[in-house]
Amino acid sequence: MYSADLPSWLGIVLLLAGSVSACGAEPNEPVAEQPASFADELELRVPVDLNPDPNVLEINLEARVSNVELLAGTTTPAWTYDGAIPGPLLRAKVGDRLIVHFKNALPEATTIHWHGLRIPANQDGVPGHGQAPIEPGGSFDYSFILPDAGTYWYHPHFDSAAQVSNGLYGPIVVDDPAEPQGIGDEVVMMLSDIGVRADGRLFPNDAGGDLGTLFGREGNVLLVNGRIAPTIFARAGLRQRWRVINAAQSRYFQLALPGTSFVRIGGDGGLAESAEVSSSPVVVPAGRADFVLEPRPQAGSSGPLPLLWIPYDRGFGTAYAREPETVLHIDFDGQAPAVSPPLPELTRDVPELDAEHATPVALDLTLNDASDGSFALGINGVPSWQAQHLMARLGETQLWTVRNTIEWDHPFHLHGFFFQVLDVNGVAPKVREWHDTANVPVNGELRLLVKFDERPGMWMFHCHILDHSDAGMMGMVLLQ
Ligand SMILES: [Cu+2]
Repeated sequence: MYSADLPSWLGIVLLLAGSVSACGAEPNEPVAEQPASFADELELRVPVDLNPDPNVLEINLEARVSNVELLAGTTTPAWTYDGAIPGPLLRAKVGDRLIVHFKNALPEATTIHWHGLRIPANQDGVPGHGQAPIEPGGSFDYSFILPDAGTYWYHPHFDSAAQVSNGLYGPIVVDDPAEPQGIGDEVVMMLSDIGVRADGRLFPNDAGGDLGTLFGREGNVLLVNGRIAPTIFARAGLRQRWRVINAAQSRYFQLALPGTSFVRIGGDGGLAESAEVSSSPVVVPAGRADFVLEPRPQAGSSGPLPLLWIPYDRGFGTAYAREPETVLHIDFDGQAPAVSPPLPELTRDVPELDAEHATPVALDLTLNDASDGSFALGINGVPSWQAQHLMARLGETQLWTVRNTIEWDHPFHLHGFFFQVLDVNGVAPKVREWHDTANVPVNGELRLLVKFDERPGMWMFHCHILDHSDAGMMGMVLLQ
């Protein structure tokens, strides 16, 4: 059910949903639709399914350097899945099997991590634990069941900051066939940024040296599904559903759409227990958000409506002297605003984990001085390459207190398992939902609850500012 603090319009819509039929249109009135070219500029590639079984998605996927056109008239030698940014949209039903025959045609080793999916450890793409690095010219077959509906993504877990920022990432949507129709006209939106010079060449991955690593590198160009400021062609007032994925190596996407509220219906692990309304939601690196919204032209303006990136202060002057940037445009078809049918009731039971009997685990995110005068990031004062792994028992619930001792926010990610946020700086979230990534603010504290299920193995956790994880802010938990 929805919480009581929704704005009045949504409250009315939801009340109507319970008492009258689903559509407010007169019998002879055509149902309003989005223009035919609705999300064409954001279209994602779909891979060829090699398997006739409707319950199996089986594909070939190749990582390779390919020339793409990001800035008009220039050529960028990007790192790509199947030749373009982002990689193809992998879409299947909950319970389906995904089989990926992966080939590495990059000049460097790589792996694929299936971010957010609760799959076996040997499919998780962590080199040295689940699998060996896939060397140039090598291949690997991934095969696993998709256990949970929601929005996920895939990316390398080898030299991650460089490989992801060079363009290696792709979206995954796992559909729940039982989900009600009519949530909104869907757009899968993979947000990112890339560091590209005016002539199309990429900036070096080590630009800015140690300081660049410490800040976390952000690209100078925003991308939506690999394109710069594309346009959605919309009928005003008609509800859209945006499945947003933040694939940037460091950038937090704080979004705003003038005059429009975002109703957040879910996040990392599918639908939340209830909806939450925000005017400027933040999607942290690697996080996902499922929004519904009903954009309309701004009063007195006939031009397209810009979706804005709003500078977000993730510490140490990261928002200083920065201006909002346009992520995409929404252009309206000029017809009178449509009245959207009521939002269907989206019930999701997210059972509360038992905090009282959970095993406490303390993790401090730290900046460590190395003996040679340089620095390393770490957890509990130790960089990942020197760290002892944590332990967990099958079926155990643990309460992790993740304390940030540094002047930068860190988006904390646990592989392979969903967790619940108990509180951030002592404040409990309004809505219970499943996460695999959550923010630990500057000098703040995140407490999370995780129940380890029956999938033994070595599981990774790390900051998802990929410069930080590569610099040592990473650890492992052995589940047995
Ligand atoms: Cu970090």
